[in-house]
Order: sequence, then C-alpha cells, then structure tokens
Amino acid sequence: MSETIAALATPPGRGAIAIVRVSGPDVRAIAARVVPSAALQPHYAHYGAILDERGETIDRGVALFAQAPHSYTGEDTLELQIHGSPIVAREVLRALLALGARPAEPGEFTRRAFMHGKLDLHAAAAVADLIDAETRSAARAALANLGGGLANEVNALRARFTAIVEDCSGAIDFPDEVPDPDRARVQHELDAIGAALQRLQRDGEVGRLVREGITVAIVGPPNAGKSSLLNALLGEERAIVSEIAGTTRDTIEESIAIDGVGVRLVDTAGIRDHADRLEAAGIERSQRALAAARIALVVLDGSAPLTSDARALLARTSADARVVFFNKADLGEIGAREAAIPDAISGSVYEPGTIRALRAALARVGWGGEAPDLERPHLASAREFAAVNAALHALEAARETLRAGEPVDLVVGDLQEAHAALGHVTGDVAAEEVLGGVFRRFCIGK
Ligand SMILES: Nc1nc2c(ncn2[C@@H]2O[C@H](COP(=O)(O)OP(=O)(O)OP(=O)(O)O)[C@@H](O)[C@H]2O)c(=O)[nH]1
Ligand SMILES: [Mg+2]
Repeated sequence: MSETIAALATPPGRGAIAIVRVSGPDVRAIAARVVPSAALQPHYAHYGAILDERGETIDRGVALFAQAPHSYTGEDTLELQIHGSPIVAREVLRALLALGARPAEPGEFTRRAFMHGKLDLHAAAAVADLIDAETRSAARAALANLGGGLANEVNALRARFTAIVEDCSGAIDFPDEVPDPDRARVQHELDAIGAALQRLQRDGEVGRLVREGITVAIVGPPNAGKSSLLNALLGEERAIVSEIAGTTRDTIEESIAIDGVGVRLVDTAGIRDHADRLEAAGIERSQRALAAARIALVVLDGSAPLTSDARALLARTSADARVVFFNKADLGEIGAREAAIPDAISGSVYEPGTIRALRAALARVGWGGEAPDLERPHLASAREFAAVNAALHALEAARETLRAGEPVDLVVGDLQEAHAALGHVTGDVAAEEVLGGVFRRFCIGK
C-alpha cells in the first residue's frame, strides 16, 4: 500500500489563495480530522473551517475531494484551497504531516498518475514541459503531447510488431498446421512501420524546433546593414545604425516569431580583417555567435563590388545552413551579380518585400518552409528519440535478415526488441532510474 503524500501546489510566498494537495490511502481519515464539518462528497466544493491535528482552526477554506480512481493521481485526493498566507499554508501542511501524510517528492503526484495508468510516460513528461514552457508555441506543443495522442500512435505500431511476431510464432510452434507467414507481406509491413517510425522522428525534430526555437546570427562586413536588418525584422529601432563602419561593437539579441517558431536574432559586429583592438574583441564575439547559431544570415553590400572580407565570409559559411542577403539594391546590384549565389536574396532592408522574402528564407532553411503543426503530438526528449532509434535499428536488422533470404521466423527476436524499445516512449517498459529522471525535474506539488 502506498503512503499518503502532501504538498503545497501553489508557489511559496503570499498570494490570493494557496492550494495544498493530499493523495493516498489515508485521505479520508485525514479529511475527517481536517475538514470534519464536510460530509465529503466527491467533486463537490465544501466550504468550512480547516482544523489542525489538535482540532484548532487554522483557516476557513474550500475542500475538494476526489475518490479513487477518478482523480488526477488515481488515488483518493484532497485539495485544500486556503488563504494565500505562507503561515497558514505552513500550518496546514504541518497538520497534514502530523496526521500521517509525508511530504511529496517533486512530481510525485504526476508519477502516481502514471503508475495508476491515468497518463502514459510521454504525456506525464509533457506536464513538466508545459509548466516550463517559455513561449506560447512551446506551451501549445506541450499541450499537444499532454493529450496522449502519441502513445496511441506508438501503441498502434507496437501492435503491428506483435501481430507479425504472433504469425511467426504460430508457424514455429505448430509447423505442420500453421503455414510460414508470407515473406513479401512481412517485408511490406516492416517497410511501412519503418516509414512511420521515421515520420515520428521528423515530427520530433519539428517539435524540438518549436520548443527550443532557433538562433540566427546576422553576420557580415562592417556597414553592410546588419543592424538595419535587425531593426527591420523587429519592426523597431533596437540597434544603433550609422554610416560609420564598426558601429556595432557587441552582440545584440532579440527574438521574433516566424510560423510560431521563436527565432533569436543576434546582431553582430562587422567582420573584417584589419581592425583595431576594441573592434577585434567585437569580431571575436561575432565569430562565436556564428559558431553557436543554427543559421547564418550573411548580409553583404550588394551595391558595391565584393570586398575580400565579403568573399572570405561567403567561403567560410558555404557549408553552413545560411541565408545570403545582398543589401542596398536601391544603390545597385554589382556585388550581388558578381557573386552569383543561387538562392541569395537581393533587396533592401527598407523594402517590406525584402523583409518578407528574408523571413520566408529563414523558414525554408530552418524548418523546410512548412509551418510546423503545433497541435501534433511529437517525441519530446532525448530519451524518446533514443527509444525510436533503437526500434529502427532492430527493425533494420529484421529487414536485413529477410533481404538475405533467411527464414521469416528469424526476425522474431529483432521485432520483439523493437517492440520493447518503443515501450520506453509510453512508459510500458520503464526502469526506476528512467522514471526518476523524468519526474525529478517537476515541481513539488505537481
Ligand atoms: N541605401 C541604403 N542604405 C542602407 C541600406 N541598409 C543600410 N543602409 C545604410 O548603411 C549604413 C550602415 O548600416 P548599419 O545597419 O549600421 O550596418 P551594420 O552592418 O550594422 O554595420 P556595423 O555595425 O558597423 O558592422 C547606414 O548608414 C544605413 O542607413 C539599404 O538597404 N540601402
Ligand atoms: Mg551594426
């Protein structure tokens, strides 16, 4: 029998109300002491005195009781909504502990929900992602995962593995009665499952983008118009712009959203070969920003012949994910034509059409140009990616066996392995240390 746990669910400190939660087998007995005035009825709000273990009133508040299994944790739970005073909250918690509850560990309520099958491990982890979300799109992505749709998808794939294994096992156990499964059909089915697993990975990459956003380093020679471009993308005069080369000395970061994805723009000091000491320190930071960014937005003055600095930067970023922008087209396009870089954008930061084209180019290089579907559940952690990878490896081994002309039933071991690997996503197969890792990052009281 599990222990009864209690915790403050709202942030510590003063507030309008505080919520204390209790979950476990002793909830009814504890409630009879703490809120004796209420004849506890599940899913009703009872207002009344809240007493300590000696029967003294601590506060007046609302008690909500939920009966197992119809509660968040799947156990009997009691939620006390009290006045948001740290003293009152501490007294209520103290009384609950005196009555036999113990303090909850971080995420223990959600962990119990998982243990009682209220949500799968993927959805449980999404609870923490939602609480930790720092952008609206990250919150929406976490909410999509909370819905549990991914577990259904993964379980459907697991069932397909099981079906093949059963077909093969029948033929192994009763070789005279059950015919060998049809090789071509098994092969076809494994191809289809492999494609579905790869799609899971791709969706997961997009989800990661949405959650984490991307960083774009705006780099180029001095005076090319990098800071002007930052301002144009932001729609405000954030960075100082001047006709003096070397205006920006330190990196400047600001965020915008494109297709709902957070894009961190880093304006940098103009990179050139001959610079004084102060400028060189700025250039050093530009180089670091460039190395750390996911996309290089290379800004060049397209109206003048290409300088050696411009050529050096083009050569250096040629293998990177980049967008090349020839600015100042209102003054001419000599440099732009000279460089003849396919996909490069020629225009002016003062032209709204150019800014639209640059946003579209960032979306194309960043996530293939198609707006990510924020409502779609997706793989959300390195642990889940690793599980799908392991399943794909086992699946590939099975396909190899078939391609080599081996008997069909030889794939059973690999398919069982793939089936087990996918169980790590939903939590059907989860070691204690994995669960510990998932729930450790939760708040206490969730
Ligand atoms: N004609 C024209 N001038 C531009 C354009 N974009 C920027 N400029 C001018 O170019 C000069 C340099 O612009 P900045 O945005 O400061 O250039 P930067 O690349 O940030 O320069 P550093 O910070 O010195 O590296 C300013 O005088 C801008 O007004 C453009 O599209 N057309
Ligand atoms: Mg600048």
